[in-house]
Amino acid sequence: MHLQLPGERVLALDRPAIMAVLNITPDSFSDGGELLDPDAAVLAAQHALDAGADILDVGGESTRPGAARIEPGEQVRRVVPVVEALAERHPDAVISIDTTRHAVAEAALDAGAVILNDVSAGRDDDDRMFALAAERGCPLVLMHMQGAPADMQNHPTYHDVVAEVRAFLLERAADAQRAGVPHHQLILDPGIGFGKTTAHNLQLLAHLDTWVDTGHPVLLGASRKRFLGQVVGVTDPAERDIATAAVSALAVRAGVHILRVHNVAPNRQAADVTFAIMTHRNT
Ligand code: HH2
Repeated sequence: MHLQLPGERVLALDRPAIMAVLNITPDSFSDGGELLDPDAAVLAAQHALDAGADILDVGGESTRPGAARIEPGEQVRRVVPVVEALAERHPDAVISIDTTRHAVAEAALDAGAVILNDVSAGRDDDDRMFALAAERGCPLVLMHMQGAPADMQNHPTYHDVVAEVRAFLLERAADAQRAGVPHHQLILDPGIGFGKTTAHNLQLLAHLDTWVDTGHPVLLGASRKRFLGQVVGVTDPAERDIATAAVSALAVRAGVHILRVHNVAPNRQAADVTFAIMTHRNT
């Protein structure tokens, strides 16, 4: 499996890919305020690439529970200088833009991004993200979220979280396909922590094959999230990298293609060792 990127580039997905988080925000839950300056972001990207990252995910709006919305103009001011600097300094790097707003996505693509990561699965901007992905020939991440960041953790409710998240993502993928985005360019993500209790997150992680079985590329973003802190009793998000690596190993075992993480090195190791073991199953 592979992703077709603009400019005849290709990202192979036949071994697990690591997407490194670069939050250009003052308030992200685990690393807010660290990378507002493009030079700091370029340095962080260098560390991530050295540690084995395949994708750099740049975002200018925190989606942590309770976060306020950031207008597209401010998101553009935050992310475009960083995407430009990354594209210049790391021309081979695969850059994705984490936004739900079409204007931000478009500006980031013009600055050198090649993948769209939309945590609203196209809903925030009336499906215009679908048209943009189709027009520019870029892969699009469709993530599930119940509610919106401002209120999503108030009362997450499902009858069957796995079935409901699956149905939602397949419906959005079908809509995106009707808008012209090919099946293999639509990356599905169950949206760990987005309108879900700890039990919901654990159920989703216990059934990762559900998304892999759709035949779409699958992305998982569990890195440092609150439910991990609840399971292992660790309050500081930056101290949750071991718990995150455990999820990465499980995800690779289940066939997940892309792991979105804050700290690349432990997850690269967890992914590579799990993948190496899996390649020896039939020998
Ligand atoms: N999680 C976050 C942000 N973007 N994108 C995808 N596709 N999947 C995720 O699970 C996901 C995401 C939240 O993490 P982070 O970016 O570190 O925090 P914040 O939203 O506070 O910036």
